[in-house]
Amino acid sequence: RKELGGDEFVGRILHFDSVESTMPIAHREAQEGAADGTVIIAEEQTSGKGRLARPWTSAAGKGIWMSVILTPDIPPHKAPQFTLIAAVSVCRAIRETAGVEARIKWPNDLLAGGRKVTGILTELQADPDRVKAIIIGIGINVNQDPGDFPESLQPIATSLKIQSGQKVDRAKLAAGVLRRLGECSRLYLEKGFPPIKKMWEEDAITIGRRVKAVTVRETLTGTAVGITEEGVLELRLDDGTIRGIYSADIELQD
Ligand code: BT5
Repeated sequence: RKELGGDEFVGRILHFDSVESTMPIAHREAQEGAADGTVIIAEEQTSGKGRLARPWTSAAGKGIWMSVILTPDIPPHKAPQFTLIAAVSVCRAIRETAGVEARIKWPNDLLAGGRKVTGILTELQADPDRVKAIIIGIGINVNQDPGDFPESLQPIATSLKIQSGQKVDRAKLAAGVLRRLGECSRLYLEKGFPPIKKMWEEDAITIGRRVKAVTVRETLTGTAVGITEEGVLELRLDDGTIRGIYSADIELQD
């Protein structure tokens, strides 16, 4: 483990060669009082994770696999907004650094060329009324070639190199993501959710589309009409009723 220097947002960067997952390390650091903006980043994850204990493939030296610890003074129900803040930040950094047009698929995927290029996993340490730490896990496929993905992922995953046709500087991209994340968190804390919502809507592909939302309880089909202040997806069902979706996997239907 090496400690690299940082600027005003990035308090400390802990850089590892190989870890099971950056998430438990970030949780431990947060419990021990890590400063806002502390980053855990690894060259390789041997057991990277997605939502609902799904695996996240994290090949050595090919991507950005990191967890960022944030300690905003907000109530726990607002924490999902940080998934959207992270999505906007990564989306814009990817455009600026790699020149790739990524789009956000609610809540936590970035797609490029219709395939998944980034996944975001937001976890919380909180009291009933106050967030102690938000851990934002960000996995970006950067320099994989098609054959670097396991066969099962080949039809659904892509990398920035595949999309842009050239190798992307991972250090530069990671710095861009962290700079954007610092800017967007500050904007959110100063001005609230509206400016983030606007940026998110500019970058999202979900809104206006027919989608199938698979939640842990049910599967709903309808048109995604927008997101609320809390980052909840609003779905207009075929009978015209509007349903708020808090957490789901979304399949775009057209
Ligand atoms: C996610 O989950 O998309 C969240 C991924 C978060 C990864 C970061 S890396 C740093 C930090 N440390 C961790 O251990 N995790 C975080 P979900 O929406 O559940 O998507 C998971 C699904 O994406 C899997 O079931 C696969 O189908 C697919 N998948 C796995 N690895 C992938 C990859 N490298 N690229 C594209 N798709 C992938």
